[in-house]
Amino acid sequence: MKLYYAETLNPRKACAVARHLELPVEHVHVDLAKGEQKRPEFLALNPNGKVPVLQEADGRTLWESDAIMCRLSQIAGSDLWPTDPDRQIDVLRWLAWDLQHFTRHGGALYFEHIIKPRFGLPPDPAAAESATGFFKTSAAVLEGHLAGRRWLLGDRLTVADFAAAITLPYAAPAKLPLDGFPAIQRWHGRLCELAAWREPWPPK
Ligand SMILES: N[C@@H](CCC(=O)N[C@@H](CS)C(=O)NCC(=O)O)C(=O)O
Repeated sequence: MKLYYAETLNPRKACAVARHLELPVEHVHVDLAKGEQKRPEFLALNPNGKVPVLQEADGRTLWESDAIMCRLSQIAGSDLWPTDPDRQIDVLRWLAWDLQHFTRHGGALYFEHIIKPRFGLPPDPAAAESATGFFKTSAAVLEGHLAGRRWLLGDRLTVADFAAAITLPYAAPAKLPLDGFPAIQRWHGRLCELAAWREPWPPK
């Protein structure tokens, strides 16, 4: 099974879950700066021209990092993507919320402060200010939920934690406004206890 990745935000989720589950994944690096994701052979795997992409041994391909995390969990027979209906719906709720709110705005700050400078572009102050405000609004929701809980679903780690926390390793350079959100910081501290979270990338 091949996992096409680059060392950026969304592939990080898939790489972290693959490593956490100790799956026998062959990592294929895609050089985004060279535009390899827009080449016909890659577009045949993912017409969006984006990483990550999972290609299974039978040739099936799957794009979208959240779906890939769930598929990897299925393959490993792991409860990271629960099969119990109530818990599975709760994971789906947090994945949807995260895409629309927390990581949407954290991702915008990551883009303004980390990705744009890599290409010699300055951050857009208005976009950064707007994303900062929306990030704080959704962080307050997450903070309230995490108070008294170990993980998003309570006692058990799930793919929802891997998704919703994905901007947090970049908190300082992305200028994420995390002051005043101690439960979020403690939650990320627990994730940082996992080797796969700290170092999700394959060795070079
Ligand atoms: N919703 C997609 C987003 C994937 C995505 O935006 N990937 C970025 C890297 S983090 C990418 O490949 N960018 C290259 C490009 O857009 O040309 C997912 O979660 O997999």
